[in-house]
Amino acid sequence: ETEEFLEAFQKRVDAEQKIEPNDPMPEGYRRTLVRQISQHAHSEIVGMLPEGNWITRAPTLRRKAALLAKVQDEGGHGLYLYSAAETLGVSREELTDQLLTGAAKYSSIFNYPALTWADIGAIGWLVDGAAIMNQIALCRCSYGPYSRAMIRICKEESFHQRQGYEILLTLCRGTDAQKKMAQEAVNRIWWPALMMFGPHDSASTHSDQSMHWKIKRFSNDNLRDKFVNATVPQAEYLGLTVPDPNLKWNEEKQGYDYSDIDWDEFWRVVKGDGICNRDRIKARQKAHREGAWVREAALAFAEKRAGAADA
Ligand code: FAQ
Repeated sequence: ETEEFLEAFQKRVDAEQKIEPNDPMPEGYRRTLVRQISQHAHSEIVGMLPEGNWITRAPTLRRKAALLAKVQDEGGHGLYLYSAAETLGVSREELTDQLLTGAAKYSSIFNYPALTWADIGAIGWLVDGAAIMNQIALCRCSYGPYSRAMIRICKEESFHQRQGYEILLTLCRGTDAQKKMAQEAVNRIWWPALMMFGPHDSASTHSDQSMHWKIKRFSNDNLRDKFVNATVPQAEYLGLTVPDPNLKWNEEKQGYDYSDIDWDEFWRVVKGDGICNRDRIKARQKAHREGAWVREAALAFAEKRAGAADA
């Protein structure tokens, strides 16, 4: 890759022109996108597991219908994102293989269990809320197929966020035991949700280059701060607290100060040693094994069709 080529590419990015699949692009740009988009796709697919577990135990028919729709949306987002990654010259099989062998990362948040019905509310409110904060910025990503995927996905995530918030609102207006259950769910999920934004900026290996290429538009800490500022008033409206004794409004910066994240826990979970990492991979491996007949049938059907067309 010549200096000239890299400069011309950067000029296009700086001029806010979208980069499309057949456009020439630096190999590092392509690799970064495959990494990020595939990790994002895997997160959606693994992200179906904690909530999927509650579909059969939803408290009412209406709650069940909404949760079922949300989990299906996540599956759809995963497939949509795998397609976006495929435009960069990797195959779906390759990416699936990376997930099933544990070679690929996916968001740390999905390695925590959903222990009570209130967790389903807290996941929708906080996890989808964090996802939206990150993904709204990605709607302006320089890579066309990813940015367009994000626009549709964000619309669906905002329904997810509201269904979660409404579950918590209902619990908070209920009995003392229900309100306690809501508070405990927020206590469990708050910190893992803040970890979704990634390592501290000083430890974020990819941020500078990704921001230069306009793949990322804001730093990890910047988006995390925005999330805290938007979410604390929502907790107050619910009558719940966030589990941080150091949370305090800072008038000067017009934002909240908050405690440092437990980075040891973050890296432990990212590296495979969270509460549910092994179970999540096992569940995906089982689903893949059990779906083998569908793939075989689809291939056999495609071959038969091709044969009929030749005859
Ligand atoms: N978990 O240099 P950076 C959803 C890794 S939302 C695990 O800062 P980067 C919706 C990172 O990959 C969740 N690993 O990296 C939903 C890198 O490792 P590598 C998914 C993490 O890429 C809701 C290393 O640490 N959303 O699914 C995490 O510039 C409810 C160094 O980090 C996305 O993926 C983490 N939390 O910034 C579904 C959004 N953080 O590749 C179901 C798109 C960092 O060198 C239910 N992704 N790492 O081996 C992004 O915006 C970025 O990739 C970041 C990380 C911000 C996540």
